[in-house]
Amino acid sequence: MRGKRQETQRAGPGFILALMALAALTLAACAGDKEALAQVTFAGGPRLQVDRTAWDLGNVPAGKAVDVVFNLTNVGDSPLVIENAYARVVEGCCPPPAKLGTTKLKPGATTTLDFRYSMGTSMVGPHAFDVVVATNDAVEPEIHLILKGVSLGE
Ligand SMILES: [Cu+2]
Repeated sequence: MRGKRQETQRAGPGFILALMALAALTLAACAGDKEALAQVTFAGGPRLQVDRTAWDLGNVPAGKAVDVVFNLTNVGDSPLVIENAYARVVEGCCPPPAKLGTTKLKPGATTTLDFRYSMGTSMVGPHAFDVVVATNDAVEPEIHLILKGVSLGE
C-alpha cells in the first residue's frame, strides 16, 4: 500500500513536468510561426492593394451603361508595374474592355481600373466577369476581382 502511494506521488510531478514540457514545445512552435509570418510581412517590394474585390450591379436594364471603378494602390516600397488587366467571361457574353489609368505606380500612388457594363436587348440574363490583374507584386502577382450583373430585357 505504502509503496503504491509513493509511486502515485512520484507520477504526479512527472506528469506535470511532461505537461510543462509540452507547453514549452507548443510555445516554441508558436514563436517559430510568428517569426516566419513576420518575414513574409516585412518583405520589401511592390504590393498591390485594391479598394474592393467585387462589383455586383444586380439588375441592369438592356441598353443602360453602368460605369464601375476599382482603385489600385501600391502599398509596397518599390514601383508597381501593372502588366495586364482584363475581364474574362465566366457567365454570359461580351466582356467589357478594361480602361487603366496608368501602368506604373510609385509607392503610395493610386490609379483606376474602369469598366463599362452595357448589354443590348439580345443579351438578357446573368453576366459574370473574372477581372484579372497581373502585376510585379512581390507576393501575389495575379489577383482576381469580380464584376457581375443581370441584364434585363425591354
Ligand atoms: Cu452580354
